[in-house]
Amino acid sequence: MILSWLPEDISTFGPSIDSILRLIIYIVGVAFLLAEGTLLAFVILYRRREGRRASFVRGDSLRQLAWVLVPVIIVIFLDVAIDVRAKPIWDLVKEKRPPAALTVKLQSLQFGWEFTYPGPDGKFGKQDLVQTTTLTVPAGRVVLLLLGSKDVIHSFYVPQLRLRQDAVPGREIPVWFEATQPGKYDIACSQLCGVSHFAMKGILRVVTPEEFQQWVNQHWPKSGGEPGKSASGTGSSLSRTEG
Ligand SMILES: [Cu+2]
Repeated sequence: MILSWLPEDISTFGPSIDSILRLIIYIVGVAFLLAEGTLLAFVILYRRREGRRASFVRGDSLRQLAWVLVPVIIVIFLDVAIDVRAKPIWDLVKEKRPPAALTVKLQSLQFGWEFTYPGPDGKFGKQDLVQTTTLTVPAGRVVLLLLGSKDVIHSFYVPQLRLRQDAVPGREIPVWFEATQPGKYDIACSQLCGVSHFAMKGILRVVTPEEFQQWVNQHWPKSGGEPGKSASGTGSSLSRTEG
């Protein structure tokens, strides 16, 4: 129901993220109905009536304290349950990164995005290609972003990828994703970062591996190499699509 309001999911780990969202929405949904239902019932049952006096409840008997302690214990139990359920998903998204087919450095700045692709040798520094606003990646390939910031804290957010990560000045934070569907998706900054924060828009352009190779050939016409391909030959799966 509520989850059908979410934007479409184009990430390989999206269903896992959505399952946690679903669990949290069910838990807080039931808690909301119970709490508001009790509040409403008490408002009606104990409304002001002629001849009835209000009582002053200090909460110093165990029976009265239980009204606080029991909900606290339930909330802590549910909190731990969510953590246990989310741990393998956290590991998948944040800890165990699969080998990347493409690595792109991403700098965020007031107010925009700058994407640096390594040269045909797969190394940053010499023949890098710098693109602003649009990040072009192949579908069905693991993309690693090395996320940094040139000024203040920003946050890389693509709802369709179920991916959000803060960019912190002075740090390079790796994030990975594998997009499943070609298309154009908005990149938003989800940390209030200044007066033009609202205009800090980028575009994630997901293309087929064949189209990506064409794009690479257009931008590196002499070498025809693959940006992001690891120098050791490991980690690149882009070339596999050619065979
Ligand atoms: Cu920003």
